[in-house]
Amino acid sequence: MATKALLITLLIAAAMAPALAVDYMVGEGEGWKLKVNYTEWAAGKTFVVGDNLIFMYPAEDHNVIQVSGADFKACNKSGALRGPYNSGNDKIALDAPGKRWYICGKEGHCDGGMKLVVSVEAGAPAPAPSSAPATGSLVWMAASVAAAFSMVMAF
Ligand SMILES: [Cu+2]
Repeated sequence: MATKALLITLLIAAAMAPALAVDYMVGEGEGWKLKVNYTEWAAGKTFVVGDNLIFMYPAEDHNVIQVSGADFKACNKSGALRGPYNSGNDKIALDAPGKRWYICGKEGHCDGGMKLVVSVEAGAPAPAPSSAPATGSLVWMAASVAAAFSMVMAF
Protein backbone atom coordinates (compact mmCIF):
# COMPACT_ATOMS: atom_id res chain seq x y z
CA MET A 1 0.00 0.00 0.00
CA ALA A 2 2.77 2.42 0.87
CA THR A 3 4.39 1.78 -2.50
CA LYS A 4 1.13 2.48 -4.27
CA ALA A 5 0.69 5.76 -2.39
CA LEU A 6 4.22 6.79 -3.26
CA LEU A 7 3.63 6.00 -6.90
CA ILE A 8 0.45 8.09 -6.95
CA THR A 9 2.31 10.93 -5.22
CA LEU A 10 5.01 10.87 -7.88
CA LEU A 11 2.48 10.72 -10.72
CA ILE A 12 0.51 13.68 -9.40
CA ALA A 13 3.67 15.72 -8.78
CA ALA A 14 4.96 14.92 -12.28
CA ALA A 15 1.66 15.90 -13.88
CA MET A 16 1.47 19.23 -12.04
CA ALA A 17 5.08 20.37 -12.22
CA PRO A 18 5.11 21.48 -15.90
CA ALA A 19 2.26 23.93 -15.19
CA LEU A 20 4.64 26.12 -13.18
CA ALA A 21 6.41 27.73 -16.12
CA VAL A 22 6.22 27.24 -19.85
CA ASP A 23 8.89 27.91 -22.45
CA TYR A 24 7.25 29.01 -25.67
CA MET A 25 9.24 28.48 -28.84
CA VAL A 26 8.16 31.48 -30.90
CA GLY A 27 6.83 30.22 -34.24
CA GLU A 28 7.20 26.56 -33.15
CA GLY A 29 9.30 24.72 -35.75
CA GLU A 30 9.46 27.80 -37.99
CA GLY A 31 11.33 29.84 -35.42
CA TRP A 32 11.80 33.61 -35.78
CA LYS A 33 11.89 34.53 -39.46
CA LEU A 34 10.12 36.31 -42.30
CA LYS A 35 6.77 35.18 -43.67
CA VAL A 36 5.43 33.64 -40.47
CA ASN A 37 2.21 34.96 -38.98
CA TYR A 38 3.10 35.48 -35.32
CA THR A 39 -0.35 36.86 -34.53
CA GLU A 40 -1.71 33.50 -35.56
CA TRP A 41 0.99 31.72 -33.54
CA ALA A 42 0.14 33.65 -30.37
CA ALA A 43 -3.63 33.28 -30.79
CA GLY A 44 -5.19 30.95 -28.24
CA LYS A 45 -2.08 30.80 -26.08
CA THR A 46 -2.21 32.05 -22.52
CA PHE A 47 1.06 33.61 -21.41
CA VAL A 48 1.58 33.87 -17.67
CA VAL A 49 4.23 35.64 -15.59
CA GLY A 50 7.10 33.19 -15.18
CA ASP A 51 6.78 31.80 -18.70
CA ASN A 52 9.55 32.36 -21.24
CA LEU A 53 9.64 33.22 -24.92
CA ILE A 54 12.38 31.58 -26.91
CA PHE A 55 13.38 33.19 -30.19
CA MET A 56 15.38 30.86 -32.45
CA TYR A 57 16.99 32.19 -35.65
CA PRO A 58 20.34 32.39 -37.45
CA ALA A 59 22.13 35.10 -35.43
CA GLU A 60 23.43 36.94 -38.48
CA ASP A 61 19.97 37.20 -40.10
CA HIS A 62 17.69 38.59 -37.40
CA ASN A 63 17.42 40.01 -33.91
CA VAL A 64 14.74 40.76 -31.32
CA ILE A 65 13.84 44.15 -29.87
CA GLN A 66 11.16 44.87 -27.29
CA VAL A 67 9.39 48.11 -28.16
CA SER A 68 6.30 50.11 -27.16
CA GLY A 69 2.89 49.52 -28.73
CA ALA A 70 3.23 52.68 -30.85
CA ASP A 71 6.70 51.69 -32.08
CA PHE A 72 5.37 48.21 -32.80
CA LYS A 73 2.65 49.63 -35.03
CA ALA A 74 5.10 51.91 -36.81
CA CYS A 75 7.88 49.31 -36.93
CA ASN A 76 10.14 51.86 -35.28
CA LYS A 77 13.22 50.06 -34.02
CA SER A 78 14.96 53.12 -32.54
CA GLY A 79 12.88 53.13 -29.37
CA ALA A 80 14.01 49.83 -27.92
CA LEU A 81 12.75 49.18 -24.40
CA ARG A 82 14.92 46.06 -24.15
CA GLY A 83 17.40 44.51 -26.52
CA PRO A 84 18.38 44.09 -29.22
CA TYR A 85 18.78 40.44 -28.37
CA ASN A 86 20.94 38.82 -31.02
CA SER A 87 22.23 35.45 -29.82
CA GLY A 88 20.02 33.49 -32.19
CA ASN A 89 18.67 31.60 -29.20
CA ASP A 90 17.18 34.24 -26.96
CA LYS A 91 15.26 33.19 -23.88
CA ILE A 92 13.21 36.13 -22.69
CA ALA A 93 11.45 35.92 -19.33
CA LEU A 94 7.91 37.25 -19.14
CA ASP A 95 8.50 38.83 -15.74
CA ALA A 96 5.53 41.18 -15.47
CA PRO A 97 1.87 41.20 -16.51
CA GLY A 98 0.67 43.30 -19.44
CA LYS A 99 1.30 43.59 -23.15
CA ARG A 100 4.73 43.14 -24.70
CA TRP A 101 5.69 43.96 -28.22
CA TYR A 102 8.64 42.44 -30.09
CA ILE A 103 9.98 43.22 -33.53
CA CYS A 104 12.98 42.25 -35.63
CA GLY A 105 15.36 45.18 -36.00
CA LYS A 106 16.77 44.21 -39.39
CA GLU A 107 15.83 46.56 -42.23
CA GLY A 108 12.34 45.83 -43.54
CA HIS A 109 11.79 42.69 -41.46
CA CYS A 110 9.20 44.16 -39.10
CA ASP A 111 7.24 45.42 -42.11
CA GLY A 112 7.68 41.94 -43.55
CA GLY A 113 5.81 40.45 -40.60
CA MET A 114 8.52 39.83 -38.01
CA LYS A 115 6.50 41.25 -35.16
CA LEU A 116 4.93 39.61 -32.15
CA VAL A 117 2.63 40.95 -29.47
CA VAL A 118 1.81 38.89 -26.39
CA SER A 119 -0.48 39.61 -23.48
CA VAL A 120 0.97 38.36 -20.20
CA GLU A 121 -1.39 37.42 -17.38
CA ALA A 122 -0.54 37.76 -13.70
CA GLY A 123 -1.09 34.05 -13.05
CA ALA A 124 -0.68 32.81 -9.47
CA PRO A 125 -1.50 35.34 -6.69
CA ALA A 126 2.11 35.78 -5.58
CA PRO A 127 4.59 34.47 -8.14
CA ALA A 128 7.53 33.08 -6.17
CA PRO A 129 10.98 34.25 -7.25
CA SER A 130 12.12 30.64 -7.30
CA SER A 131 9.99 27.63 -8.14
CA ALA A 132 11.23 25.66 -5.11
CA PRO A 133 8.52 26.68 -2.60
CA ALA A 134 5.76 26.11 -5.17
CA THR A 135 7.12 22.67 -6.02
CA GLY A 136 7.37 21.89 -2.32
CA SER A 137 3.74 22.77 -1.68
CA LEU A 138 2.64 20.77 -4.73
CA VAL A 139 4.49 17.74 -3.50
CA TRP A 140 2.96 18.23 -0.07
CA MET A 141 -0.49 18.52 -1.64
CA ALA A 142 0.09 15.41 -3.75
CA ALA A 143 1.29 13.55 -0.66
CA SER A 144 -1.91 14.53 1.18
CA VAL A 145 -4.04 13.32 -1.71
CA ALA A 146 -2.10 10.07 -1.83
CA ALA A 147 -2.38 9.60 1.93
CA ALA A 148 -6.14 10.13 1.77
CA PHE A 149 -6.35 7.76 -1.16
CA SER A 150 -4.42 5.04 0.60
CA MET A 151 -6.66 5.44 3.67
CA VAL A 152 -9.72 4.90 1.46
CA MET A 153 -8.07 1.89 -0.13
CA ALA A 154 -7.33 0.40 3.31
CA PHE A 155 -11.05 0.02 4.04
CU1 LIG B 1 14.49 39.64 -39.14
